[in-house]
Amino acid sequence: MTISEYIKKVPKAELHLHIEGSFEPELMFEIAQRNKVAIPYENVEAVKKAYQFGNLQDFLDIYYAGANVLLHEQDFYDLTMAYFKHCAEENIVHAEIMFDPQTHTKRGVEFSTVINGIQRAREDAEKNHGISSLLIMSYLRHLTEEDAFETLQQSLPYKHLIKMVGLDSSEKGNPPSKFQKVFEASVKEGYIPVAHAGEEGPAEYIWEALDVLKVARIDHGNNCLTDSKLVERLVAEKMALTVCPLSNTALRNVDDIKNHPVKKMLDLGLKVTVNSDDPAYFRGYLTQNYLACIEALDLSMEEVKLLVRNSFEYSFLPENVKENWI
Ligand code: ES4
Ligand code: ZN
Repeated sequence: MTISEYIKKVPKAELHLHIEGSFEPELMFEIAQRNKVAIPYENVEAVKKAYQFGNLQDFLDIYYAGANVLLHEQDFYDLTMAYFKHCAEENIVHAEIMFDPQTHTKRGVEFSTVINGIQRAREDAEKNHGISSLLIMSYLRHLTEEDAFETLQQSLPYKHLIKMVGLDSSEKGNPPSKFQKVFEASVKEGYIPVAHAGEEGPAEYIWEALDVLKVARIDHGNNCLTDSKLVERLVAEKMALTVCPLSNTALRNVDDIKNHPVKKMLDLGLKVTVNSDDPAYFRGYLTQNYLACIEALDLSMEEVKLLVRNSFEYSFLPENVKENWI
């Protein structure tokens, strides 16, 4: 079996996926029409053309605009179910899915509408496709900590459905330390803390995510490579990084996939996983992300097997379930 055939077929886990970032233009148009919400594009082709980004903020502006059409529980169900259908096609058997409640509650959509739609899709995916999933409630870091506290409060009736809290959106100028108190409060409620750090922001933000937010996993983390002391610590602590290759090139954090650091990160002993981030916007679901790295970086079968193994090992599945996949 070739490495490409192997990665297409093997059971995989995805640990870094924004459900709002899996919103395909076709579904966006369909939901916009049924909800009678105007979108600033003529047709699906025009949306796809708009998906050219100079940086993270360029992308986020379009991502929040797309999410505007999501109003009803069924919309969140359809969005989530569409992602699970991709999982079934690619043999993604476990997904840890981020959702941004504030992207919706800021527009007047109830927290309950968002979570109930997502939850119903999770249950159907488990029942009909055997796909397990966990939810990561992500705070938007361009908003205030007080705002995040409000979201934490709204989540409490649904605590049993949410496993982790995360931190996403505009990284530069919004360091992890801005959210120290709300992360402490979230951990007290039983949530496991993770955070985006070192995607566009400096290595210093990764230190903060570790020391101040006490995260159990780093989302992205690429910029650790500028700080050898930090790399040493991440390796020593077996701290997983959820790396997103096609996201990095789409947002110009890496100029060319041939220069993507994922192989170097493996060589350094970092606990790397491969993920898709926002596949509808960055033109590639999980398998595409693996294939792009395999081809551009000439990854060996052993390296690919290690990446797949890491995706289960550094998931938050219970140990006895993980063992079935490793
Ligand atoms: C995101 Cl790529 C990325 N970075 C930070 N926040 C995000 N939210 C959705 N995608
Ligand atoms: Zn992300």
